[in-house]
Amino acid sequence: MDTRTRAVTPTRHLARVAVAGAVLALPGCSGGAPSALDPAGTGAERVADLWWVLFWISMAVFVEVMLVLGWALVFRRRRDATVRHGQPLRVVTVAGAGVPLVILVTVYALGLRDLAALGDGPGPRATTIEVTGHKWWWEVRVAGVSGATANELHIPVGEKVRIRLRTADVLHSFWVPQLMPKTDLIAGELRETWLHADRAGTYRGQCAEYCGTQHAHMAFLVVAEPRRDFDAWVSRLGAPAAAPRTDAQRRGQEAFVQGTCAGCHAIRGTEANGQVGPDLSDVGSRWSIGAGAVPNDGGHLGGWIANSQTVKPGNYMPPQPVDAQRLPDLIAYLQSLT
Ligand code: HEC
Ligand SMILES: [Cu+2]
Repeated sequence: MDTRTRAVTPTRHLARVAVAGAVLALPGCSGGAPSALDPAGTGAERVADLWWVLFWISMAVFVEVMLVLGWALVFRRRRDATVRHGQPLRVVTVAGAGVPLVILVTVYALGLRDLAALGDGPGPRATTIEVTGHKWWWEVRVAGVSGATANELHIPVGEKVRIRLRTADVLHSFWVPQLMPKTDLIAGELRETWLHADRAGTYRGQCAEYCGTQHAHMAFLVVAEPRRDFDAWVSRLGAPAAAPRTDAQRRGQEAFVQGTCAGCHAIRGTEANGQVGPDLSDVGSRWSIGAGAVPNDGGHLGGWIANSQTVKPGNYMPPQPVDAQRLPDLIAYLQSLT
């Protein structure tokens, strides 16, 4: 046997390889999908640990059943007067009732312990981020700060951050597999969860409750970064958007503010103050357009503005009457908003 594999506890390694193999075998699921079995924060670590406990218990039960089956097959011919009467009854009581009872009670106790830990939110002075689910994008605000952004939220690494969840329409569910299990967003209710990351990085989140045609394109990113960078992000949220620097950008801003766009979108520091769609004050730096629908580059941005229905069919931005000559200006302006 390879000594390197032995160094990382061979059984766990073997199980990981088996699980990874099974996951890779599912078409379309390979390529760095966020996994709850690759936790990066205390919430998800709880869930992953419990998952492994359940995995090993089911492996043990499987092996036990196979052994008993083998035993029965091998010894069935000898079942006669030599087997004493009380023996099968004892096997049935121990294997069929005693062992399951111990397993169920243990798992129940572990589950209660983890539920209590997950319910133990941050203290009253913790940073609070307010997230509102919309069909099909996420509105993100920081409590006490005026501005908003979409489909991306930042947290300071190593700190528990309170997340307040609301929905503007139907049921959604806030899920960051590597950081925390799901929390449902329920109409008319204020829900709460928290996020904690113990290493810096970018973690993908996803709506986890079917909410209509574009449910799959309702993704977001959680960026865990040092406190200093987080504070800078918060102050950018409270500040006006970047002013246009070139003529094309100036024409783009004018087209945006005077056109239909301003009815639905806000850009801080301009007259555009619509509240129907995402705040676009930092749209140039977003990781995607349409909450994971397409990458954020000039081509896709132009396609989105010309007719977002071809990019994300059914979304709530109707085709816009944009003058073809103004399109490059609009793209230049929106890309400058970082
Ligand atoms: C009737 C309201 C409405 C109007 C008018 C409107 N939009 Fe939108 N827009 C939306 C909605 C809703 C979304 C979110 C769609 C989604 O992701 O599901 C959106 C998304 C966007 C996005 C992607 C933002 C992101 O972070 O994913 C851009 C860029 C955008 N709109 C630009 C424009 C421009 C430019 C105009 C004017 C030509 C405009 N919009 C007019 C409602 C509108
Ligand atoms: Cu959804």
